[in-house]
Amino acid sequence: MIDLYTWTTPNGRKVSILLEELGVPYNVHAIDIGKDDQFAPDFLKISPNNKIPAIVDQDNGLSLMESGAIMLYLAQKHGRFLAEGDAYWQMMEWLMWQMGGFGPMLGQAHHFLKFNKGTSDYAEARYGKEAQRLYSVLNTQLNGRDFITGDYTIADMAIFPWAARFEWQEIDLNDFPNVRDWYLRIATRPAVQKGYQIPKFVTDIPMP
Ligand SMILES: N[C@@H](CCC(=O)N[C@@H](CS)C(=O)NCC(=O)O)C(=O)O
Repeated sequence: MIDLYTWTTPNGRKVSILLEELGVPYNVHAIDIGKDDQFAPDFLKISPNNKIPAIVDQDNGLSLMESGAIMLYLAQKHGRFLAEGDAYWQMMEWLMWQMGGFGPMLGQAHHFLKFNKGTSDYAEARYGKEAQRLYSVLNTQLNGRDFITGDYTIADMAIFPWAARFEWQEIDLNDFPNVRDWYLRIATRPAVQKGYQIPKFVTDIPMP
């Protein structure tokens, strides 16, 4: 049994979407980062960087932070949603792209374009432009492919919840038709719709 510590954010949703896709039982612990739950001493024992998501696997006592590591662990434990052969490394490449670029840069776009609009023209231009560039890169990768590496893997599940905040990033998905079609393919999956609402309902998945 997995204990999942999470909140209603893209990084948290990556893991709840994967757990729903795997169809394995898990306990949800809501860590309200708006109320500083992430700094509670008990939570810091399993997530010393004071961020969600984190898991504890009750089967072996392992605790993990960092969504990319958690996704790899769960996918390997259950032998699902991992690309095979050469595509395995392509999947890793795009998982790392999400962890090192798509997530952090779009997080900055949310900060300046959505929550602190008008405080810095420079930052708005910088992260707005970077968001456009990242979507363009993703659009190229998805040309001729249903999913990032062909089959549906954890790379898709890691990227999707960040793309689901396209409105905050001032992105029109219709400008990136391969991304839009990929997005709709994922957004309509029942497991994704369920995982998106963990730990609680905030909004339906936005549609382009
Ligand atoms: N690289 C980390 C990033 C996790 C992260 O940034 N989590 C945010 C929510 S999406 C958080 O917990 N923020 C609380 C804080 O910074 O105090 C991962 O992918 O797990």
